[in-house]
Amino acid sequence: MSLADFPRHPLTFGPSPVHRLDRLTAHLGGPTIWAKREDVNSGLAFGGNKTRKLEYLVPDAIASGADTLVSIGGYQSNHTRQVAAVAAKLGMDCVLVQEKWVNWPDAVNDRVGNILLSRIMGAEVRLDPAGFGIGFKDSWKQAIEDVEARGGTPYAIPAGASDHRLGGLGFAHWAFEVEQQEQELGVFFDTIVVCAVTGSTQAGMIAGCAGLEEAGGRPRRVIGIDASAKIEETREQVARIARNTAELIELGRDLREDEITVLEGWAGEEYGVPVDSTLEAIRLTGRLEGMIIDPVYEGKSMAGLIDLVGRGTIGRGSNVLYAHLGGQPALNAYSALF
Ligand code: 5PA
Repeated sequence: MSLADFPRHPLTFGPSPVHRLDRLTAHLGGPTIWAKREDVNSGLAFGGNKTRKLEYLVPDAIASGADTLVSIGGYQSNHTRQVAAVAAKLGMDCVLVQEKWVNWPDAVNDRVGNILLSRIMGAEVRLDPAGFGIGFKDSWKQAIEDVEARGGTPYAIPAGASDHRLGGLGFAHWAFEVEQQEQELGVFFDTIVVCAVTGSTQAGMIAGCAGLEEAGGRPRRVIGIDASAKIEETREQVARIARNTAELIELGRDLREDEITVLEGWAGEEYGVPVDSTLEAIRLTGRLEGMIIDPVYEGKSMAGLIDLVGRGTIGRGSNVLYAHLGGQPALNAYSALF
């Protein structure tokens, strides 16, 4: 099957906008920086990267006869907020396990931002004290069993929609969308910079870009910036999902090691806790471009981009595409920093 053969349930407005960041480009004094904006990709509760992934999971959920979406994340998970929005849109119920992934003392961390939006959209939100981890949890199994016990039919969506057979397809599709937009804009993005945690965003991009290359396209770099502070796990997860996705879309070859690049250095000590470079990146992007990024994910990937330009790892002649994956609602739980 090629990517086009997989059913996709549209949840986005269409191709997400691509635009130049002129003042950031001038400030950094190197390559031309562009952004592709998943933070404005949908009318469903502010959208984001999960909305794209879910476009490929929803047909499977509907075909399975499910009436309840069940998923998991931290208190300020963007993913669970997007699952809640999609459930509302489809007329399904939604049960969310929200764990204490982040060691962040904000008094309203479990009340504002993403979790507030999920409650507004009618999701059943279950707070759980378990810590950060992207694996399978008892609380999650319990949520699924509870839905079954009350006569519902659950459809289980793992953290970040990543450890799911179809989890990488949304961003494989993204790569093909980029190629279309390149033709319209008359530009080639030789470098893509993307935040990585549960991995299927970058993994999908890698599989999709490999597909473009097989079809005769020029090679490009997809640089992942780890925001989990667990680099080995992130790398392993990105590599595995990229290979699964490549196989699923019948790439016809194995992925090369040099196609899987996840860099560490900007996550700080802990997932969800911003460091100086995160805050500097947030302020710089806001002040120069009016573009808002968050302290958990995009603040860290933007800090990575800034450093890679400074070091010359991304050279002057490059056209860089920064994947803005959303996530701003979590800022409400970090107000003390600003
Ligand atoms: C998230 C993830 P991946 O998990 O696909 O690697 O994407 C990382 C990422 N940017 C990047 C934003 C704004 C994100 O929300 N968020 C998770 C969540 O629960 O919200 C899956 C962790």
